[in-house]
Amino acid sequence: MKMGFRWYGSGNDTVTLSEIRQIPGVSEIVWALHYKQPGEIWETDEIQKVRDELSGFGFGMSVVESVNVHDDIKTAGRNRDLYIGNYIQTLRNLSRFGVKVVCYNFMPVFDWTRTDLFHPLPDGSTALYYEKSRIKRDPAEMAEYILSETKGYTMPGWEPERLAGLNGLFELYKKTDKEALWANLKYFLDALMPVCRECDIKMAIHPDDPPWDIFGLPRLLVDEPAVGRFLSMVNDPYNCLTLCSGSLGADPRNNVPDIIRRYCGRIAFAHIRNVKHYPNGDFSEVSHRDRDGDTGILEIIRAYHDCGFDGYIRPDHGRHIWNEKCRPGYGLYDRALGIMYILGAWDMLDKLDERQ
Ligand code: CS2
Ligand code: MN
Repeated sequence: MKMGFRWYGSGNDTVTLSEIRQIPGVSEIVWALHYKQPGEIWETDEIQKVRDELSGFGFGMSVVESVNVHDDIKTAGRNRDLYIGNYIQTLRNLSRFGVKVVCYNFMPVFDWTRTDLFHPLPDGSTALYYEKSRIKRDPAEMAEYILSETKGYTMPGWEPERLAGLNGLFELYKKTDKEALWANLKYFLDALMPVCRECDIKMAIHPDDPPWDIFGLPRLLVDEPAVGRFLSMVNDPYNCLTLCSGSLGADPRNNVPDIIRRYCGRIAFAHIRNVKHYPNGDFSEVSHRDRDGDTGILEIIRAYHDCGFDGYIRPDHGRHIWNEKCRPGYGLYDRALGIMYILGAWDMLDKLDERQ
């Protein structure tokens, strides 16, 4: 297992590389060119700049999160082949710098969706929160809320330029039902796989968050059968998963440790996040400690350990603690605590193995 930390880039993140270097066990920065719009090519000189910066701190850059997919690819729009060509060129450029995993998602219109980004928890910290009844309301109202809370930060999947045309986006997805979306995903991956093999880059899809349809938009990667369908639809070792425990775990019916044991060989990247469910369907993100939530964090870590997981892993969203001012879900402190919890459990499992 190789531990990573998601970082949004100089001038675009409240956390610095020198701070990240002081968290024990982190060898990789999970990065992206956050100023790029979906569909644009990532040029080699731009990637090189990041490489120089990261290598100055001894960090690897093996995992990109995300290279976002243009809506024309998701909806089989007029320019989909052009944007697939651009995506392929980006993969080729990334491979020159040793990138091994590209995380992406295939969610229509919105990336992860929450109704409250700073929901107070009983201990005085705040965290991302999903209130089911508020989702039935106007999507524009929600987009406006998220953009206002994240002002000054770019949020992948929440590009203000894209969301400015929200009605147009909803219009675009009207003709794309769930089956059409599956077909468009297959078309995209079929085109990419030969290049992935050549470049030795795994495409690792991030599950839909939350894992159910919202605002009438279809969502694909929502449960175990969907994950199975996805992997057999394009049955290629380069067609992989970003297994996000918090995204799938938002649905209490999903048994995340079981999903990991079943598909471990196809998991290229692991996100560890804990959520707590409420009986009315609301959920809250919580600390990484197992007993603070319902996701089964220790069983998840044990599943990866038992499978001999040697891919990349990172803590996912953290709470906002100790008055930290940061991008929602992506502060330094709680994610660093998460890393220590994951590594503590992992190291103990190693020790127990030594005894046998
Ligand atoms: C999120 C997403 O769960 C997560 O990790 O913060 O924004 C995620 O990065 C994207 O869905 C991946 O494309
Ligand atoms: Mn995630």
